[in-house]
Amino acid sequence: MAVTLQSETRKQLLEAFTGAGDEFISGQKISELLGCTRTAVWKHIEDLRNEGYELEAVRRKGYRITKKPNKISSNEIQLGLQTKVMGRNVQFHEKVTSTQRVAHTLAHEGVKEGTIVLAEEQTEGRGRLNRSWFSPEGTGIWMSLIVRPNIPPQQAPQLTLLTAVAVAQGIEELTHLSPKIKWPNDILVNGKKVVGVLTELQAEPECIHSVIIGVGINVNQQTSDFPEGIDKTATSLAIETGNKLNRAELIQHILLKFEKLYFEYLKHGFLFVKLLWESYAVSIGKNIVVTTLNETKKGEALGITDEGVLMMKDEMDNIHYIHSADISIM
Ligand code: BTX
Repeated sequence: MAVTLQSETRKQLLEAFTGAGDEFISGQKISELLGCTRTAVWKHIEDLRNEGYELEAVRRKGYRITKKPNKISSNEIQLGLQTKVMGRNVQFHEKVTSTQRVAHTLAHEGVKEGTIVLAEEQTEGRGRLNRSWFSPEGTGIWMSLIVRPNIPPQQAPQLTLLTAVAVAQGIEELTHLSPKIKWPNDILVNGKKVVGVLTELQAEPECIHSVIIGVGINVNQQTSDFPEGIDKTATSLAIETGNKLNRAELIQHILLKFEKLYFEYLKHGFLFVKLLWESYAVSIGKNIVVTTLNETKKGEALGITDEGVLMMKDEMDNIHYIHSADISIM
Protein backbone atom coordinates (compact mmCIF):
# COMPACT_ATOMS: atom_id res chain seq x y z
CA MET A 1 0.00 0.00 0.00
CA ALA A 2 2.75 2.43 0.98
CA VAL A 3 4.51 1.74 -2.33
CA THR A 4 1.33 2.45 -4.31
CA LEU A 5 0.78 5.75 -2.50
CA GLN A 6 4.38 6.74 -3.07
CA SER A 7 4.22 6.06 -6.81
CA GLU A 8 0.82 7.81 -7.12
CA THR A 9 2.32 10.92 -5.50
CA ARG A 10 5.34 10.75 -7.80
CA LYS A 11 3.02 10.50 -10.79
CA GLN A 12 1.01 13.54 -9.63
CA LEU A 13 4.18 15.52 -9.15
CA LEU A 14 5.54 14.61 -12.58
CA GLU A 15 2.18 15.42 -14.17
CA ALA A 16 2.25 18.85 -12.53
CA PHE A 17 5.77 19.51 -13.83
CA THR A 18 4.86 18.27 -17.30
CA GLY A 19 1.75 20.51 -17.33
CA ALA A 20 3.82 23.52 -16.23
CA GLY A 21 6.33 23.13 -19.07
CA ASP A 22 9.12 25.69 -18.58
CA GLU A 23 7.30 27.52 -15.77
CA PHE A 24 8.33 27.16 -12.13
CA ILE A 25 5.95 25.63 -9.58
CA SER A 26 6.24 26.98 -6.07
CA GLY A 27 6.93 24.68 -3.14
CA GLN A 28 3.69 25.93 -1.56
CA LYS A 29 1.68 24.94 -4.62
CA ILE A 30 3.29 21.51 -4.74
CA SER A 31 2.56 20.88 -1.09
CA GLU A 32 -1.11 21.82 -1.64
CA LEU A 33 -1.32 19.66 -4.72
CA LEU A 34 0.15 16.61 -3.05
CA GLY A 35 -1.41 17.28 0.33
CA CYS A 36 1.94 17.08 2.11
CA THR A 37 4.31 19.30 4.09
CA ARG A 38 7.05 21.47 2.55
CA THR A 39 9.62 19.11 4.03
CA ALA A 40 7.94 16.20 2.25
CA VAL A 41 7.98 18.19 -1.00
CA TRP A 42 11.72 18.68 -0.65
CA LYS A 43 12.09 14.93 -0.08
CA HIS A 44 10.12 14.18 -3.28
CA ILE A 45 12.30 16.60 -5.24
CA GLU A 46 15.42 14.86 -3.92
CA ASP A 47 13.96 11.49 -4.93
CA LEU A 48 13.37 12.79 -8.45
CA ARG A 49 16.98 13.96 -8.59
CA ASN A 50 18.12 10.52 -7.51
CA GLU A 51 16.06 9.05 -10.34
CA GLY A 52 18.03 11.13 -12.83
CA TYR A 53 15.80 14.21 -13.24
CA GLU A 54 17.59 17.55 -13.27
CA LEU A 55 15.66 20.23 -11.40
CA GLU A 56 16.30 23.92 -11.09
CA ALA A 57 15.34 25.48 -7.75
CA VAL A 58 14.98 29.27 -7.55
CA ARG A 59 14.12 31.17 -4.39
CA ARG A 60 10.56 32.55 -4.30
CA LYS A 61 9.82 30.95 -7.65
CA GLY A 62 9.99 27.25 -6.90
CA TYR A 63 11.09 24.32 -9.01
CA ARG A 64 11.12 23.25 -12.62
CA ILE A 65 12.45 20.21 -14.47
CA THR A 66 15.28 21.06 -16.82
CA LYS A 67 16.12 17.54 -17.97
CA LYS A 68 14.37 14.19 -17.82
CA PRO A 69 16.30 10.95 -17.45
CA ASN A 70 16.49 8.75 -20.52
CA LYS A 71 14.65 5.99 -18.69
CA ILE A 72 11.74 3.90 -19.83
CA SER A 73 10.04 3.52 -16.47
CA SER A 74 6.29 3.18 -16.19
CA ASN A 75 5.90 6.88 -15.28
CA GLU A 76 7.92 8.06 -18.25
CA ILE A 77 5.80 5.98 -20.62
CA GLN A 78 2.46 7.02 -19.20
CA LEU A 79 3.07 10.76 -18.90
CA GLY A 80 1.75 12.27 -22.08
CA LEU A 81 0.69 8.93 -23.56
CA GLN A 82 -2.25 9.57 -25.88
CA THR A 83 -3.57 6.04 -26.34
CA LYS A 84 -6.74 4.62 -24.81
CA VAL A 85 -5.69 0.97 -24.56
CA MET A 86 -2.12 0.33 -25.68
CA GLY A 87 0.45 0.87 -22.95
CA ARG A 88 -2.15 1.87 -20.35
CA ASN A 89 -0.82 -0.96 -18.23
CA VAL A 90 2.99 -1.11 -18.10
CA GLN A 91 5.07 -3.79 -16.48
CA PHE A 92 8.61 -2.52 -16.24
CA HIS A 93 11.68 -4.58 -15.31
CA GLU A 94 15.31 -3.59 -15.03
CA LYS A 95 16.45 -7.01 -16.21
CA VAL A 96 14.59 -10.07 -17.51
CA THR A 97 15.46 -13.15 -19.55
CA SER A 98 12.98 -12.13 -22.25
CA THR A 99 10.01 -9.76 -22.16
CA GLN A 100 8.22 -12.33 -24.35
CA ARG A 101 8.53 -14.91 -21.62
CA VAL A 102 7.16 -12.53 -18.97
CA ALA A 103 4.34 -11.44 -21.29
CA HIS A 104 3.34 -15.05 -21.98
CA THR A 105 2.83 -15.63 -18.27
CA LEU A 106 0.86 -12.39 -17.87
CA ALA A 107 -1.29 -13.14 -20.91
CA HIS A 108 -2.03 -16.57 -19.50
CA GLU A 109 -3.07 -14.96 -16.22
CA GLY A 110 -5.52 -12.77 -18.17
CA VAL A 111 -4.01 -9.26 -18.02
CA LYS A 112 -5.75 -6.45 -19.87
CA GLU A 113 -5.39 -6.02 -23.62
CA GLY A 114 -2.74 -3.40 -24.38
CA THR A 115 -0.49 -4.38 -21.47
CA ILE A 116 3.17 -3.90 -22.28
CA VAL A 117 6.19 -5.52 -20.72
CA LEU A 118 9.39 -3.50 -20.93
CA ALA A 119 12.91 -4.16 -19.77
CA GLU A 120 16.10 -2.15 -19.68
CA GLU A 121 18.01 -5.35 -20.43
CA GLN A 122 17.26 -8.88 -21.66
CA THR A 123 19.66 -11.70 -20.92
CA GLU A 124 17.96 -14.15 -23.31
CA GLY A 125 16.25 -11.88 -25.81
CA ARG A 126 14.92 -14.01 -28.62
CA GLY A 127 14.28 -13.68 -32.33
CA ARG A 128 12.48 -16.06 -34.66
CA LEU A 129 13.39 -19.75 -34.93
CA ASN A 130 15.15 -19.73 -31.56
CA ARG A 131 17.66 -17.16 -32.71
CA SER A 132 18.89 -14.71 -30.14
CA TRP A 133 18.27 -10.98 -30.00
CA PHE A 134 21.07 -8.80 -28.65
CA SER A 135 19.45 -6.63 -25.94
CA PRO A 136 22.05 -4.73 -23.90
CA GLU A 137 21.20 -2.56 -20.92
CA GLY A 138 19.79 0.94 -21.21
CA THR A 139 20.18 1.50 -24.93
CA GLY A 140 17.26 -0.09 -26.72
CA ILE A 141 13.54 -0.71 -26.56
CA TRP A 142 12.80 -4.29 -25.57
CA MET A 143 9.04 -4.50 -25.40
CA SER A 144 6.26 -7.08 -25.60
CA LEU A 145 2.69 -6.00 -26.23
CA ILE A 146 -0.30 -8.20 -25.41
CA VAL A 147 -3.43 -7.99 -27.58
CA ARG A 148 -6.50 -10.17 -27.89
CA PRO A 149 -7.90 -9.74 -31.40
CA ASN A 150 -11.00 -11.60 -32.49
CA ILE A 151 -9.45 -12.97 -35.69
CA PRO A 152 -8.71 -16.53 -36.87
CA PRO A 153 -5.22 -17.74 -35.82
CA GLN A 154 -4.06 -18.03 -39.45
CA GLN A 155 -4.43 -14.26 -39.81
CA ALA A 156 -2.09 -13.50 -36.91
CA PRO A 157 0.94 -12.96 -39.22
CA GLN A 158 -0.89 -9.87 -40.47
CA LEU A 159 -0.23 -8.38 -37.05
CA THR A 160 3.52 -8.70 -37.61
CA LEU A 161 3.17 -6.60 -40.75
CA LEU A 162 0.84 -4.14 -39.02
CA THR A 163 3.34 -3.75 -36.17
CA ALA A 164 6.19 -3.17 -38.60
CA VAL A 165 4.16 -0.36 -40.21
CA ALA A 166 3.40 1.20 -36.80
CA VAL A 167 7.05 1.09 -35.77
CA ALA A 168 8.20 2.49 -39.11
CA GLN A 169 5.66 5.33 -38.81
CA GLY A 170 6.75 6.08 -35.24
CA ILE A 171 10.43 6.20 -36.22
CA GLU A 172 9.68 8.34 -39.24
CA GLU A 173 7.70 10.83 -37.19
CA LEU A 174 10.32 11.22 -34.51
CA THR A 175 13.52 11.08 -36.53
CA HIS A 176 12.76 11.96 -40.16
CA LEU A 177 14.78 8.91 -41.20
CA SER A 178 13.30 6.74 -43.97
CA PRO A 179 12.83 3.28 -42.47
CA LYS A 180 12.15 0.41 -44.86
CA ILE A 181 10.51 -2.92 -44.11
CA LYS A 182 12.03 -6.20 -45.26
CA TRP A 183 9.48 -9.02 -45.27
CA PRO A 184 8.28 -10.13 -42.86
CA ASN A 185 9.65 -8.51 -39.76
CA ASP A 186 12.80 -6.45 -40.18
CA ILE A 187 12.98 -2.70 -40.28
CA LEU A 188 16.07 -1.37 -41.98
CA VAL A 189 17.61 2.06 -42.04
CA ASN A 190 20.16 2.62 -44.78
CA GLY A 191 20.16 -1.13 -45.44
CA LYS A 192 20.91 -2.17 -41.84
CA LYS A 193 18.63 -3.79 -39.29
CA VAL A 194 17.36 -1.48 -36.61
CA VAL A 195 14.19 -3.31 -35.51
CA GLY A 196 12.98 -6.89 -35.23
CA VAL A 197 9.38 -7.99 -34.60
CA LEU A 198 8.44 -11.37 -33.19
CA THR A 199 4.78 -12.39 -33.02
CA GLU A 200 3.76 -15.33 -30.84
CA LEU A 201 0.33 -16.79 -30.16
CA GLN A 202 -1.61 -18.35 -27.36
CA ALA A 203 -4.38 -19.99 -29.34
CA GLU A 204 -6.54 -23.00 -30.06
CA PRO A 205 -7.07 -24.13 -33.68
CA GLU A 206 -10.13 -21.90 -34.06
CA CYS A 207 -9.53 -19.10 -31.63
CA ILE A 208 -6.83 -16.75 -30.40
CA HIS A 209 -6.47 -16.16 -26.68
CA SER A 210 -3.73 -13.63 -27.05
CA VAL A 211 -1.03 -12.41 -29.38
CA ILE A 212 2.26 -11.39 -27.89
CA ILE A 213 4.07 -8.97 -30.12
CA GLY A 214 7.74 -8.54 -29.30
CA VAL A 215 9.48 -5.45 -30.63
CA GLY A 216 13.21 -4.92 -30.34
CA ILE A 217 14.56 -1.52 -31.40
CA ASN A 218 18.20 -0.46 -31.39
CA VAL A 219 17.95 3.12 -30.21
CA ASN A 220 21.05 4.54 -28.56
CA GLN A 221 23.82 2.01 -29.26
CA GLN A 222 27.05 3.10 -30.89
CA THR A 223 28.69 1.03 -33.65
CA SER A 224 31.26 -0.40 -31.23
CA ASP A 225 28.45 -1.70 -28.97
CA PHE A 226 27.37 -4.38 -31.46
CA PRO A 227 29.09 -7.75 -31.08
CA GLU A 228 30.86 -9.55 -33.90
CA GLY A 229 28.37 -11.32 -36.10
CA ILE A 230 25.89 -8.46 -36.25
CA ASP A 231 28.25 -5.47 -36.26
CA LYS A 232 28.09 -5.27 -40.07
CA THR A 233 24.33 -5.79 -40.39
CA ALA A 234 22.87 -3.93 -37.41
CA THR A 235 22.51 -0.24 -36.74
CA SER A 236 20.77 2.02 -34.24
CA LEU A 237 18.69 5.17 -34.55
CA ALA A 238 21.42 7.13 -32.74
CA ILE A 239 24.03 5.99 -35.27
CA GLU A 240 21.79 6.94 -38.18
CA THR A 241 20.62 10.30 -36.83
CA GLY A 242 23.78 11.30 -34.97
CA ASN A 243 21.68 12.00 -31.86
CA LYS A 244 20.55 10.08 -28.82
CA LEU A 245 16.79 9.63 -28.67
CA ASN A 246 14.37 9.61 -25.78
CA ARG A 247 13.15 6.01 -25.72
CA ALA A 248 9.98 6.68 -23.73
CA GLU A 249 8.90 9.25 -26.30
CA LEU A 250 9.50 6.82 -29.14
CA ILE A 251 7.48 4.14 -27.36
CA GLN A 252 4.59 6.60 -26.95
CA HIS A 253 4.62 7.42 -30.66
CA ILE A 254 4.73 3.76 -31.66
CA LEU A 255 1.92 2.77 -29.28
CA LEU A 256 -0.31 5.51 -30.68
CA LYS A 257 0.40 4.48 -34.28
CA PHE A 258 -0.17 0.84 -33.39
CA GLU A 259 -3.46 1.56 -31.62
CA LYS A 260 -4.85 3.50 -34.60
CA LEU A 261 -3.86 0.82 -37.11
CA TYR A 262 -4.99 -2.07 -34.91
CA PHE A 263 -8.55 -0.89 -34.26
CA GLU A 264 -8.92 0.21 -37.88
CA TYR A 265 -7.71 -3.24 -38.95
CA LEU A 266 -10.21 -5.04 -36.67
CA LYS A 267 -13.01 -2.95 -38.19
CA HIS A 268 -12.04 -2.83 -41.84
CA GLY A 269 -9.63 -5.70 -42.48
CA PHE A 270 -6.09 -5.99 -43.76
CA LEU A 271 -6.23 -4.22 -47.14
CA PHE A 272 -5.25 -0.72 -45.97
CA VAL A 273 -2.44 -2.19 -43.83
CA LYS A 274 -1.21 -4.08 -46.87
CA LEU A 275 -1.08 -0.87 -48.90
CA LEU A 276 0.78 0.96 -46.15
CA TRP A 277 3.15 -1.97 -45.71
CA GLU A 278 3.90 -2.01 -49.44
CA SER A 279 4.73 1.68 -49.31
CA TYR A 280 7.57 0.86 -46.87
CA ALA A 281 8.62 -2.45 -48.44
CA VAL A 282 12.16 -2.70 -49.66
CA SER A 283 11.93 -6.05 -51.46
CA ILE A 284 8.95 -5.70 -53.80
CA GLY A 285 10.00 -5.86 -57.47
CA LYS A 286 13.52 -6.94 -56.50
CA ASN A 287 15.32 -10.24 -57.03
CA ILE A 288 15.48 -12.11 -53.75
CA VAL A 289 16.80 -15.31 -52.23
CA VAL A 290 14.34 -17.08 -49.97
CA THR A 291 15.77 -19.37 -47.31
CA THR A 292 13.46 -21.71 -45.41
CA LEU A 293 14.44 -24.45 -42.99
CA ASN A 294 14.66 -26.96 -45.87
CA GLU A 295 15.54 -25.12 -49.06
CA THR A 296 16.69 -21.98 -50.87
CA LYS A 297 14.81 -20.45 -53.80
CA LYS A 298 15.52 -17.47 -56.02
CA GLY A 299 13.11 -15.19 -57.84
CA GLU A 300 11.41 -11.84 -57.99
CA ALA A 301 9.36 -10.59 -55.03
CA LEU A 302 5.95 -9.68 -56.42
CA GLY A 303 4.23 -8.44 -53.28
CA ILE A 304 2.17 -9.84 -50.46
CA THR A 305 -1.25 -11.48 -50.52
CA ASP A 306 -4.20 -10.22 -48.52
CA GLU A 307 -3.08 -12.62 -45.81
CA GLY A 308 0.41 -11.13 -45.67
CA VAL A 309 2.03 -14.09 -47.47
CA LEU A 310 5.00 -13.20 -49.70
CA MET A 311 4.59 -13.97 -53.43
CA MET A 312 7.68 -14.77 -55.44
CA LYS A 313 8.04 -15.59 -59.15
CA ASP A 314 10.89 -17.95 -60.05
CA GLU A 315 12.84 -18.15 -63.35
CA MET A 316 10.24 -20.57 -64.77
CA ASP A 317 7.47 -18.04 -63.98
CA ASN A 318 6.07 -20.26 -61.24
CA ILE A 319 4.55 -18.34 -58.35
CA HIS A 320 5.59 -19.40 -54.87
CA TYR A 321 3.70 -18.43 -51.72
CA ILE A 322 6.13 -17.96 -48.84
CA HIS A 323 4.65 -18.19 -45.36
CA SER A 324 7.76 -18.22 -43.26
CA ALA A 325 11.37 -17.68 -44.34
CA ASP A 326 14.29 -15.31 -44.36
CA ILE A 327 14.89 -13.29 -47.46
CA SER A 328 17.88 -11.46 -48.77
CA ILE A 329 17.86 -9.01 -51.61
CA MET A 330 20.26 -9.79 -54.50
P1 BTX B 1 15.02 -12.49 -36.28
O1 BTX B 1 15.10 -13.96 -36.08
O2 BTX B 1 14.47 -11.97 -37.55
O3 BTX B 1 16.41 -11.80 -36.04
C1 BTX B 1 17.40 -12.37 -35.22
C2 BTX B 1 18.73 -12.21 -35.93
O4 BTX B 1 19.04 -10.80 -36.06
C3 BTX B 1 19.88 -12.81 -35.14
O5 BTX B 1 20.13 -14.13 -35.54
C4 BTX B 1 21.05 -11.87 -35.47
O6 BTX B 1 21.64 -12.22 -36.69
C5 BTX B 1 20.38 -10.53 -35.68
N1 BTX B 1 20.33 -9.71 -34.45
C6 BTX B 1 20.34 -10.11 -33.15
N2 BTX B 1 20.23 -9.07 -32.33
C7 BTX B 1 20.15 -7.96 -33.11
C8 BTX B 1 20.02 -6.58 -32.84
N3 BTX B 1 19.92 -6.08 -31.61
N4 BTX B 1 19.98 -5.73 -33.92
C9 BTX B 1 20.07 -6.18 -35.18
N5 BTX B 1 20.20 -7.49 -35.49
C10 BTX B 1 20.22 -8.37 -34.46
C11 BTX B 1 13.76 -10.65 -34.95
O7 BTX B 1 14.12 -11.97 -35.06
C12 BTX B 1 12.78 -10.48 -33.80
C13 BTX B 1 13.43 -9.87 -32.60
C14 BTX B 1 12.45 -9.53 -31.52
C15 BTX B 1 13.13 -9.01 -30.29
C16 BTX B 1 12.14 -8.56 -29.26
S1 BTX B 1 12.87 -7.64 -27.98
C17 BTX B 1 11.45 -7.72 -27.04
C18 BTX B 1 10.91 -9.12 -27.22
N6 BTX B 1 11.49 -10.02 -26.26
C19 BTX B 1 12.23 -10.97 -26.85
O8 BTX B 1 12.85 -11.87 -26.26
N7 BTX B 1 12.19 -10.80 -28.19
C20 BTX B 1 11.37 -9.66 -28.56
